[in-house]
Amino acid sequence: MISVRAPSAYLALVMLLIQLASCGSGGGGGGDGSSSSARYVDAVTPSDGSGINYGASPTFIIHNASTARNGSGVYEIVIYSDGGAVNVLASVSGISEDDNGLAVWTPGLAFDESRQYWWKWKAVFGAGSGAKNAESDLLKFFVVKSDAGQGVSPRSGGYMDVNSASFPVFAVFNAYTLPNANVTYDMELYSDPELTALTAYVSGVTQDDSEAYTTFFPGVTLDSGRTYYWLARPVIGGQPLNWRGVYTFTVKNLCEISGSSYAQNAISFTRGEECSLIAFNDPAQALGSPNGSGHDPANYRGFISLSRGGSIVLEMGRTIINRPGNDLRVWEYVSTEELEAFAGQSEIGPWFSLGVEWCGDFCDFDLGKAGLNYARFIKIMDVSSLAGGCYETAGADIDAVYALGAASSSSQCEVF
Ligand SMILES: [Ca+2]
Ligand SMILES: [Ca+2]
Repeated sequence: MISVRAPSAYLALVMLLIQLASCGSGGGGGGDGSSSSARYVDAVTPSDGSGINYGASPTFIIHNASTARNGSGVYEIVIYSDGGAVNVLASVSGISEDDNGLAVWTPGLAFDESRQYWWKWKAVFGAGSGAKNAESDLLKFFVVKSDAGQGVSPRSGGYMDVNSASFPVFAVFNAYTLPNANVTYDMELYSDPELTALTAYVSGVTQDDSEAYTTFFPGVTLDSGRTYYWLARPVIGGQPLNWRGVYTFTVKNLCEISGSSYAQNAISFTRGEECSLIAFNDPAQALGSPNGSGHDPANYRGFISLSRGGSIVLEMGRTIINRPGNDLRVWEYVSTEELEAFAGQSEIGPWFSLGVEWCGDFCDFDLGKAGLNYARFIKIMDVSSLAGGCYETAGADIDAVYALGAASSSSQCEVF
């Protein structure tokens, strides 16, 4: 048996990485050097098509499990920013294997989020009958978004509508949205904070590229009044990233929740048309009572500019109910803009349109127009003409959202 000179914790980590890598698309071989590279190298990390967390400083590992047959390799590793292998981000040469056949390199690079990179290895193996050369194909890896796999709905500390508890829906932010990434998700749901009572487990859910998030349907009925705990993780190219969470929520009659009549939580913000000049990007400015102020971009305060086609999702403090006439007021600042309001019972809808209004100081909407009795979540979308241009306050400028009719009794949150 070969001797071990690496510290055991480090070695255990490396061996774990190797095991993870070898479960996936494996080795580093194929193409030009297909048979020869596969002969020498059994596994690489990151494996071809796998993902890494944004902000991580990845270690590149090459494993030659058959040193006795192959000889020990001396490696060159190159990382590219393009699939044509032209632009070199970093490279190293002269990396020798340790006693376990592992060549290890941590370049200390900061990779951008939500994009892919490429790398390859080349090596000279000191086999008995003279040096042998081998090299890998170009291997790719994905750097996920900073919020990849994080829980969207139910939000942590939030609620699930008791009327949805017989068919609960969960959602996480997508890990990566460009083509060629093989992304799925796993999710676990527990009924205790110690995560011992597993209520549901869903795995292998394919990313939904039509939205910014992917939904899960665990197929269990949840109990009214009970608090649950959930986690999720992205799996990229067959390699799981770490679990995100734990997120906690309570199944509740939404009309029993007390709080402000104004929007209380900013759930998500989706930019529409790209416009780098927009100076008011903070979704929290749409929370609480109206406080927009200022006369020009130098001293404007208290709102978010949605961008043309952009949208924001807000959770009300108290659930809004339908009553005769209008039920919802949107406060808008700067100038009159055209916007569409939607209402729903969760962070991800489904969304019911309350119509389009030209909105000056404020504009009002009626839940009855969508046939809704109540709503806790409001989505506001800018629907102004894309011909309007790009400037500091492009798109509707949302200052506040107010419930004209706020729930006062649990019986008001009935579906029909
Ligand atoms: Ca109404
Ligand atoms: Ca405001």
